[in-house]
Amino acid sequence: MSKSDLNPARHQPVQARPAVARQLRDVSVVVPTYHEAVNLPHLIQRLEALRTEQQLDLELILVDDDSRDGTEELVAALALDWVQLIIRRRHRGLSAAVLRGLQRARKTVCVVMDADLSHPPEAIPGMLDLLEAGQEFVIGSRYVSGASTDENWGLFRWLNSKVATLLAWPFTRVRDPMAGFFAFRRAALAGADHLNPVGYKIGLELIVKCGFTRIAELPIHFADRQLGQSKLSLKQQFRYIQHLRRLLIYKYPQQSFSLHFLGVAFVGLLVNLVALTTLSLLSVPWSWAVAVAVSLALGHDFVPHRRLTFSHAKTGRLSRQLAYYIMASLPVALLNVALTVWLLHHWVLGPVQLAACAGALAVLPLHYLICRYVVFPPLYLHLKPRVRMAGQTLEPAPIHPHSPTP
Ligand SMILES: Nc1nc2c(ncn2[C@@H]2O[C@H](COP(=O)(O)OP(=O)(O)O)[C@@H](O)[C@H]2O)c(=O)[nH]1
Ligand SMILES: [Mg+2]
Repeated sequence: MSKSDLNPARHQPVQARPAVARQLRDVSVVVPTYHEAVNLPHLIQRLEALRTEQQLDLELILVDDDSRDGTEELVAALALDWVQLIIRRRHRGLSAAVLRGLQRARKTVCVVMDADLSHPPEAIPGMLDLLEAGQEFVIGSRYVSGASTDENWGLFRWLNSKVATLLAWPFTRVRDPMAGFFAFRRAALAGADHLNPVGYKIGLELIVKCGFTRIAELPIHFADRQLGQSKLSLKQQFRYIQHLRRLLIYKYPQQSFSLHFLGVAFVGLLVNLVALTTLSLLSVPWSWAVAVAVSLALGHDFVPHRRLTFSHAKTGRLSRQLAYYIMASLPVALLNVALTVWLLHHWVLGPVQLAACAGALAVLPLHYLICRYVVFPPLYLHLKPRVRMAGQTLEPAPIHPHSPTP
């Protein structure tokens, strides 16, 4: 790749601005890095140009997860007083790295961006202008009018980005909530509620947990990375689902109980139907078949309810919860079996599976109430702080790149 490819002029979706009389001039740019030594000289060069041309008091905080690719030596050799490098040797992961950088930031505005030059540093003055005009959070966006992405985005990556954006819809209506390029006032972090760094989408986490409502999207040209490799893996995509689940619980705690409960109950019903069908094929008497199928379904539901639906209770005593679950589920099971068998005898036309569905549906509200208030009561409900930006440095739980979050 030639040096001209890295020239700011080639990445000009955003007009180069004159150094206007802007109040907001001091900026901490936080850049997480993992094997990006090859990109850093270009990034630093473009940020340096911005500092001079726009008269910005800009500090760069690189947070590297022990890449050992020459990043440390490069920063030491440059010896620039506005560039600092944090090397994290024990705790890894992109979001955790960004939070570590934000904890170190000292300027009024924080900007987060990738090291790979996908995000044009030249957009930063425009972001500052929008913050100054009263916006709380500014996204360097790929999907608003005037924005563009490099042509060679494969269908998979495009689709992936669109689906991920759609899934964030319950939390924010911005066009590019997945963006890794954004700016906000550092003071907003003081009100951030238990930031929990899971996966790649720290911007979305900040929007939800800081409760940003005035969000602007500045169109950028999102350039494809020219040097080095993307670290976005399939595992990260799964982690995104996990992240969304946590945000759902955070933002809609009541509804999320019901949604999770319904999801688990649906899988339980499938267990019920498979067992019932198999047993009836084996000519087991109906009442026995129904009793066994219902017991299997309710038995199946315990673990996912404990781990997912009522995950606040998963630190509670397992033996106690299981004993309560068995005792409390007994009347539910009896009611379900009685109803299903009654339907089978009086509802001559319907297949056995239909009766089983009706029986399961009828006892669902009772089972929900019992699980929620008897087996996994709100008494367990406590939110464990992961990273509190308002407080002093608290290390987040260890996260390793591309490995499941603990
Ligand atoms: N510190 C740190 N940075 C990471 C990690 N994974 C990715 N990054 C950085 O996060 C930014 C975004 O990652 P990238 O691979 O470009 O993802 P993509 O833009 O979605 O393809 C880049 O600057 C990476 O170097 C990680 O585990 N730790
Ligand atoms: Mg990137």
